[in-house]
Amino acid sequence: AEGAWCASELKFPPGFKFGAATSAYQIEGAWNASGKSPSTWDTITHTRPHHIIDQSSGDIACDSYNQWKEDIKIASDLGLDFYRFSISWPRLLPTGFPDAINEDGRRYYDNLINGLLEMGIEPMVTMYHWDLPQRLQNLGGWANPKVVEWFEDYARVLYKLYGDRVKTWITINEPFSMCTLGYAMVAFSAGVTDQDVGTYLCIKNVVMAHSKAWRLYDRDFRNKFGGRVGIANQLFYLKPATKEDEEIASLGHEFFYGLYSHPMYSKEGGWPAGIERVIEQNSKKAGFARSRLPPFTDEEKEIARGAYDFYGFNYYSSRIIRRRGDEEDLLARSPFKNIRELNAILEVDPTWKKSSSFWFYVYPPGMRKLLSWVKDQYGDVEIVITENGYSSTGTELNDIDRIKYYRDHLEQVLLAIHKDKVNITGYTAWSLIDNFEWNEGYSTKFGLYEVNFNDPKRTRTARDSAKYYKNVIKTNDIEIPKSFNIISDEL
Ligand code: GBH
Repeated sequence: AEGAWCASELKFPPGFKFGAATSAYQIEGAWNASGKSPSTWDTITHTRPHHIIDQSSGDIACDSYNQWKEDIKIASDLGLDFYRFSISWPRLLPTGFPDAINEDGRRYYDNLINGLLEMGIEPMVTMYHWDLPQRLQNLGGWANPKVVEWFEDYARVLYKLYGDRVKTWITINEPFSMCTLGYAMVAFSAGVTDQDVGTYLCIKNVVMAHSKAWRLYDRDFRNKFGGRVGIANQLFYLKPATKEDEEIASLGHEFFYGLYSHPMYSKEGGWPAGIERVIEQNSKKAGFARSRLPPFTDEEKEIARGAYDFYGFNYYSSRIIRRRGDEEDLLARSPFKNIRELNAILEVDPTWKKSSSFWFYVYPPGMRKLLSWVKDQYGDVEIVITENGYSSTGTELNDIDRIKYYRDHLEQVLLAIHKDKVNITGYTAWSLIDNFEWNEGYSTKFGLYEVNFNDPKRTRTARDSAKYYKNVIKTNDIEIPKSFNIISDEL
């Protein structure tokens, strides 16, 4: 029985790795230093600051461009096996293309990678975490099929410069946020809103960009370097409101993640059949001459099929999904509130605790359900949890809620490994340090380490959650040590 399982007795298997993550725009600052060109996030924060809750930007952020040694030091204090960070495309290639490599950018990432390796920490590198060179956005960005080549050329530069030392590559972070959320809203797609058509162009181009970058590694670099390449998907578990909502929940999962995973990870490749049919029918009904979801050619389908070494898995929150009632309006544009394509409403259970981010309610079992979903859909693929973490207002170093979030989610990971036999090989905390939280600015904090944004040095200070995580890594025990002074039935 469920109750017989005591997670405190479960351990992470030998070889399991722990890390923490950040991304370039969220931490580096130095937005216009030494040859870097503007990214879409420089543009949106500078020209349309009202899209950011506190009108802030990543101009300085955590100043990691200058304080990177501090980041390595705290990663080492935590005892991390790996540190996941991203490379800023416009910092390395200011023109967007490989015709000019920015020497200062190249050196910055070189130093960071070497510094980590010296401390025995593996670099896990995200190629793209949403900061597209503005020039490429002006040419259509992720809606232009040419982005597939642009990305492939950028990936080649990265493999050549850093592939001898970087063994784990994540091509693209959370395409759901770029395409599904992005084109429905404003900030995440550089100001372009086009939910009906833009979203699907973006999805197809992301799938092909990732797949070509994987093929390139497989063909030209794998023998020499022996590394691996994956993509990181963000998953919300969609819990059916009633038995009748199970079908719509399953379509919801296809819409949210299947579109980004099925072409690479399924045996047959291509779009997931259920959602492909729905989009085609909706398109026809609305008078489009063809489906708004662009089809794959046979050749494209084969390029994408099998283009992975592992599945990157980001989890934060869940929703309840149900069919829209006849009288109800689909007022909200946000894909966190409804899925228009499916005529579905998304809600939260009133018992789920709210974090300090408006979209984020806590439901630990959703994580285990989704880990099983990946296994059910795609077989025994290796899963690396590439992000999981909790947001608070960040005023306290004694961050009990964040510790509980980590404990409860690590428990779900252990249950997935031991009970559901899901092949999970690593876990990444988001985030190593407080940073610029996109459209939420600095109003909400995810750091294991607090960053003092009033201090020019951006001093980093360990929160209690850092001490907790360090203890988990050291002891392979997720229970909260007594010394943390938490009354046990609060857990
Ligand atoms: C991840 O996003 C990101 O990878 C990371 O950069 C981020 O800091 C972290 O998690 C915490 O958010 O205004 O409705 O468009 C998680 C998904 C995507 C949730 C963007 C919030 C904005 C909401 N996030 N989204 S909306």
